[in-house]
Amino acid sequence: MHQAGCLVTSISMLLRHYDVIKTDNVEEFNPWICNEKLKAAGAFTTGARLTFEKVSKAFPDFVYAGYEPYNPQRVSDLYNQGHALVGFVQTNSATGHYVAISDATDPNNIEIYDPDSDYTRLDQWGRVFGIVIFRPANGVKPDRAPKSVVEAIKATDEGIALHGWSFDPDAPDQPLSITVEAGNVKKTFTASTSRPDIAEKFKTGQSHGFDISLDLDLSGKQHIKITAANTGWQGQHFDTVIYEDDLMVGKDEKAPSIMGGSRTASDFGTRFMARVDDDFGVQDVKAVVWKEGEKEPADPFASGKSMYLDNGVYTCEFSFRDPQFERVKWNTAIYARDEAGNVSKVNTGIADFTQIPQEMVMYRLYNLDSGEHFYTASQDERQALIGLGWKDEETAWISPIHSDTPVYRLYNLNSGDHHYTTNKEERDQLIALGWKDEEVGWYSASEDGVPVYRQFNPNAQSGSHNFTVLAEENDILQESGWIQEGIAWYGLNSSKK
Ligand SMILES: [Ca+2]
Ligand SMILES: [Ca+2]
Repeated sequence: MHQAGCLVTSISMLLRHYDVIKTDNVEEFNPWICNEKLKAAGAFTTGARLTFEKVSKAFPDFVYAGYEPYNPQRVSDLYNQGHALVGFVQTNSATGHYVAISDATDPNNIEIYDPDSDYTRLDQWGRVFGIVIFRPANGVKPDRAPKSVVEAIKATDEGIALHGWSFDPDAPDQPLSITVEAGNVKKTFTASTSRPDIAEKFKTGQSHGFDISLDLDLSGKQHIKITAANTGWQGQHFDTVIYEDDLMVGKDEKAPSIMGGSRTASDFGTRFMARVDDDFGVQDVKAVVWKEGEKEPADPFASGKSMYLDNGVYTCEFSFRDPQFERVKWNTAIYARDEAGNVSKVNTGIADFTQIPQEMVMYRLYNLDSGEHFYTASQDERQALIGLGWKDEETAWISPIHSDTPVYRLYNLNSGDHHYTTNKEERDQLIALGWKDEEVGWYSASEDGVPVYRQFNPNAQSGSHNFTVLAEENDILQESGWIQEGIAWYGLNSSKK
């Protein structure tokens, strides 16, 4: 009998909650024991339905006092008078269900014990039909759990500092005791600073705040548990855990660990990579370079280049094409710093920038789905796109490593389309329209180089521009309805095979 089951469970909870059965131990008095006592008292009909009146035959100190249609204010009034209440609610499957009302001090927030679900408030049930009312003859009003909030908690050099408030609805003028447990350390204090806001909101006394620093004599990651002590006849059984989590406490004296700090030659220069970890949090990670034979920078965090976190790895790149980069050998290192200022360093060897390449291959890739062509000098980017299913169309042209005519790369976040232009005005217009500025993609050769032609497909949603050094491709696309837009930029003469 599902229906009788949740009703008997609700009643057994309330018998304990209202001290009619003087135990808070569910092993000593559980719904099965309650059910046997009700059965022995003849409280069930032949259809196994519970007759409310007969509950007091089994439990004479728990007097049935009627059934009423649901009204939140009435529920709150009955509760505050000391009545024990069972809510009759509708489940999704349209069968009835019973829940024990655990706290109805506030008619707008009626709290429940639900034998079947995780619901904690009566209004979580879509519909409440009515209320079964019992009057505990012992006159014991329910013991309610403390209300308490930790509003802020943080590590200090000695332990932790915390801020919040706490009171017990059963003794609203009395300051409450708060206990903090961390490792083997246990500290108890009274929450008694003035909190007029809490007094105003909950109609309590003034002294319910706490704003305290605790010396825990611990450092590092600790499991912190904070409990507000219950006031009332249920004692510790209703103590309420108001915070429980792992927290870094004490002073951060350990520098970040740099794992796998390394530097590798990249398409455009040299790339730094490192995993960095710190118990209290990483503040910044920098790649630092200084000329071979010269002194290392005094403040590496001011002069270094920021490394950015990407998929768990801090990374950044120094480029051959960076105009201020000189063609020499460079000492390199990675530095990491935490918020307390502890610093770690790994040396990552000599980066050789003397052998600067003069030209680079521009690769073309084709997306069969969107029809977009994509151009890059980066082997990493090329291989990543091939891995994503793009068709490798190999060498598009050869570009100088640097020139006075940059080709700007732009990305449309909506269509996924790229656009490339040497025209600063066109670039700025697209950025104003919401395109992402991906800065310089490559550089154009001078006008005595190989022209790269641009064509426009008026019918395409994405990939509407094509670029090619092949005059034949330029002509074929025009015959297919593409509009010729002339020369976009120039490749080096070595582009001609
Ligand atoms: Ca209490
Ligand atoms: Ca640290």
